[in-house]
Amino acid sequence: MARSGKTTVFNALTGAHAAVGAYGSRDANIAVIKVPDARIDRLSEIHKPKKKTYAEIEFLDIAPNEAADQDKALDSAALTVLKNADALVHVVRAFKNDNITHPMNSVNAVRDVRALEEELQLVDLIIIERRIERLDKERRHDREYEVMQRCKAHLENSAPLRTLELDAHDTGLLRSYTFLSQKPLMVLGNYGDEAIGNEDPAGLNATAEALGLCHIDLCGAMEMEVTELPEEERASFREELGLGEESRTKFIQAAYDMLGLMSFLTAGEPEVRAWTIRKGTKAVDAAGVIHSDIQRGFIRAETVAYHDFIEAGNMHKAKEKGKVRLEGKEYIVQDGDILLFRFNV
Ligand SMILES: Nc1nc2c(ncn2[C@@H]2O[C@H](COP(=O)(O)OP(=O)(O)OP(=O)(O)O)[C@@H](O)[C@H]2O)c(=O)[nH]1
Ligand SMILES: [Mg+2]
Repeated sequence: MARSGKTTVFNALTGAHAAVGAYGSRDANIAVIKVPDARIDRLSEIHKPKKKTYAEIEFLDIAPNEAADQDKALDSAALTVLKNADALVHVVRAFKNDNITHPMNSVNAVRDVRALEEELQLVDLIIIERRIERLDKERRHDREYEVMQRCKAHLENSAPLRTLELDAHDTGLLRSYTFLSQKPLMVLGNYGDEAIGNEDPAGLNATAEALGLCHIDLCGAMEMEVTELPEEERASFREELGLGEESRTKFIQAAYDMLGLMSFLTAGEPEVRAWTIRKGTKAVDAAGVIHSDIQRGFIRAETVAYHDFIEAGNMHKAKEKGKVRLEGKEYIVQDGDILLFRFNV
């Protein structure tokens, strides 16, 4: 939604310095952050690698909506950006400020959450109706047609596609459409400083829960100010203002939970690195995240849990203690596994 503080929150989470407000940039913004990981730091102390690589998250902040009809949050440029995203974050205005007009002329966070959900569903429904029309014309009443009809009925029931149960085959049939209401959606309540210390002042908790959405709150404007301070002053400033846990940490945690993500690690003299995968990923697919050759030629994965490795002190001792396992293709990788892939191409 226009002027909800998207760019402010983008700056707060990424440390970027994009211009905000009425004279702000008219362009979309992009920034990449490293996911802090103490395990990477500790492993680097041990291996002293040439390179240390954290997992990364890319943030895209959509450009201001130039359309006259701004109660539609998404113009066509925004739709293009969202189509390519793995997950969506809805920055919902919950701060009060009479100088900043709301596109619907009043601040009502719960209404806005519902409005965006409806808008995403409508965008999908239009695409689906067109597709059904086309399939009708071609008399192609096949599996795709059937799935499209199910999606249509679901959307007409005011439910997002992310809550429609689909098997792997049907999910595959829909993939190329990149439906927006199918993407994981996080509600991010953007509060003013007057809200600090209050319990759920805008009622977003209950709404997010009712809609089955992941939800966090922060004070965008103040958080942005904090990122502009020198590093050593930030903690005491946060404490003074009662800002609580670092917003970036809070956000990353929520995003990983929402997407069901975790990290496995690789560690050696050339590089210590964290790799992001979905929970439940098999060893052979984890290998593919590193390189398709390693996946194709997979033999086995030498596996040690991070804590076992640290407790043992080094690989040699970990092996002596029997903590290093040889796992096959089907092994389900665990968060913090240190993996060394044996492969043959
Ligand atoms: N009081 C207060 N003001 C805020 C907060 N977040 C943003 N603002 C102000 O709201 C105005 C709009 O903020 P932006 O971050 O540019 O909002 P946006 O959603 O990116 O706006 P568009 O890109 O134009 O849609 C700016 O003047 C900000 O200073 C907040 O948490 N509290
Ligand atoms: Mg903006």
